[in-house]
Amino acid sequence: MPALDPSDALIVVHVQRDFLPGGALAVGEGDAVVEPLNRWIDRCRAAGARVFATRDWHPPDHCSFEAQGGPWPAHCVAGTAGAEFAASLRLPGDCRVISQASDPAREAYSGFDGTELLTQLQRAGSRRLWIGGLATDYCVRATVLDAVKEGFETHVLTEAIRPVEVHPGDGRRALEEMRAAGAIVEEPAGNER
Ligand code: VGL
Ligand code: ZN
Repeated sequence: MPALDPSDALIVVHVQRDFLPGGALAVGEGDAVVEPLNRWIDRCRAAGARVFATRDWHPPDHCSFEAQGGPWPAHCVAGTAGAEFAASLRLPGDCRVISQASDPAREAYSGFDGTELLTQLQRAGSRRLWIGGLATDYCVRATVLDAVKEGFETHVLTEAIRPVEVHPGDGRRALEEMRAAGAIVEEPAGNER
């Protein structure tokens, strides 16, 4: 594990209550990402590296919701308790929050899609990205693939991600796709995920 410096950035993807156990769109073991992400947040603060947190920030009538014919139950409606970050997640005071998928008519799984994320990373001089959060097979996947496309050295924190797995194996396939695209998949010893 290389030492971090101010040109590193951590991107915490959608660690929001609706994606945690008991939430409207709960990801299995979703809460397991919090502890490793807290350790990464501490490392970033010590190194002067930036921390970004993306959040799903849907209008109540978002097209991805079942009531509108979409695939998902209503979740992460802007301003509701379900859209709040996990209480146990220790985001730093200077964390940059990126809200996404706020247009009722458009889905946006990537944190780069329709947001200021790229501009803010460029302004911060970020070169190397460390990405974890929820969910492996949707918003982590899309954010990682866009980060690679934008030319960042992109690391996926496998211990800090969990999949929705609408179809069994989706999480593993998403990881393979990210790796094939050029992302560096950090594999802690003994972790098959
Ligand atoms: C997500 C499904 C719907 C995600 C967001 O954050 O991966 N998945 N909205
Ligand atoms: Zn969503």
